[in-house]
Amino acid sequence: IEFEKRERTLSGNRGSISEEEEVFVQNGDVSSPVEIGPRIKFSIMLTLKEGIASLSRVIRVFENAKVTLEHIESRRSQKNDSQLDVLIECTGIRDKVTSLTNQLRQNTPILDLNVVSDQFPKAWFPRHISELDNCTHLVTKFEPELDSDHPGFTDMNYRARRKQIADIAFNYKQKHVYTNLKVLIPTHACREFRENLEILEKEGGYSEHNIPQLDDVSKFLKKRTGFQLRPVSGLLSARDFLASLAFRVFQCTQYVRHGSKPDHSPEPDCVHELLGHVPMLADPKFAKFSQDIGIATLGASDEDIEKFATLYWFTVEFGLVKQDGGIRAYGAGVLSSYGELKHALSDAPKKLNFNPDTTAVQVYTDEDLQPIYFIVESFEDMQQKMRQYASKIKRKEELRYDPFTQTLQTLDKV
Ligand code: HBI
Ligand code: NLE
Ligand code: FE
Repeated sequence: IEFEKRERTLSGNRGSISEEEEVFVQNGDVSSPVEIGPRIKFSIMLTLKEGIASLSRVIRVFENAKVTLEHIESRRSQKNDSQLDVLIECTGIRDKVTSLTNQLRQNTPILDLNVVSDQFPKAWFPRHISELDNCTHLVTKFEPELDSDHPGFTDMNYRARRKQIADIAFNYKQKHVYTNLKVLIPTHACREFRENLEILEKEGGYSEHNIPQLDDVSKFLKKRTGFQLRPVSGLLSARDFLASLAFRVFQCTQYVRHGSKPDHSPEPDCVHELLGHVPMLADPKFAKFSQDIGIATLGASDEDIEKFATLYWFTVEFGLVKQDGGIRAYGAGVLSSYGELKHALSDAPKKLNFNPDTTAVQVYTDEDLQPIYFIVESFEDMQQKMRQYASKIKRKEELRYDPFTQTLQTLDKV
């Protein structure tokens, strides 16, 4: 091991260490490893509790684990003058990394061990409300410009209109859907929906003659539950869509469904957002439920995201609830489609009791009327079951939303 002093700046994900530092460089390989498996480059940052002499014990652990040291440097600890921060760059078999770090923790006098490697990517997720600007990955499915199965694909007028978001077209379609839905709401919609729709008609500019502006509805919601609406041009990835909910932001499409099929649309449109989601998001308990799902998805694995998206689908989108001795709809996808609303409460589809473990893996269709719905006992029961489910998902960090700064804060696990 050669020992030299040099000026060096480390940047990027290792943080910056600039200043004059002591640098050790190892030349040649000590013991050529004969292990099989992919070798990866990684760095370990640790703090030595005792003096530099204890570094030799650390290095021995690397040698025993057949991990090759590429570069070592140290500096006085930022936190405690009597300790040393050490950065070790090395290469080794990927599967050995965990046992290496366990041994370091157990057998050497160190604190604060962190492994940095491109091979162990941490899922990025937004941590401030402004970072939702990065959550804009559109799913091309259902885009009338790109999906040849879209009912409006060959309809150039429709496509142009959809681009311009023509108010006149909006009003016409809205009226038809609005009047058809209004007939069913008293007998088919849950209490929270009915009460909030009434308030929206009094104070929120809702009527069969008027489609309120997104911004006005957003201000209305913000006063009631802190939820705000954000325009989005189409279907987002489930991960990005659900992440917004963590910040009480609801991504709203702007265009309206094709006029040839007003009773049901497979994709979200402004009718669905305004008449399906907004009245439920105006309910404080439901708003909290929606945000909780959002927070639970942050940084989750792809498999867990899929499960949460399915749970979201069978609750927020297509949920039914026991109320007043009958079954009522609270899911936005049911409430915004007079075709689906009649179908959901008829005897045609299968109805199962909501249970997060089984509901999360239920296959569903996003193309047509649902063949299966899940019924919750009550909103309290649904919320409690979801909380229990989310708490079983392993997470690296606990998160808490601070509404004052609109930031997600990490609660350290001790
Ligand atoms: N994107 N804009 C938008 N609106 C949705 O309702 C929506 C989405 N992306 C994904 C999605 N819904 C579903 O996967 C939910 O189950 C999460
Ligand atoms: N089926 C709903 C409607 O027609 O309004 C839209 C569902 C969006 C997921
Ligand atoms: Fe929706």
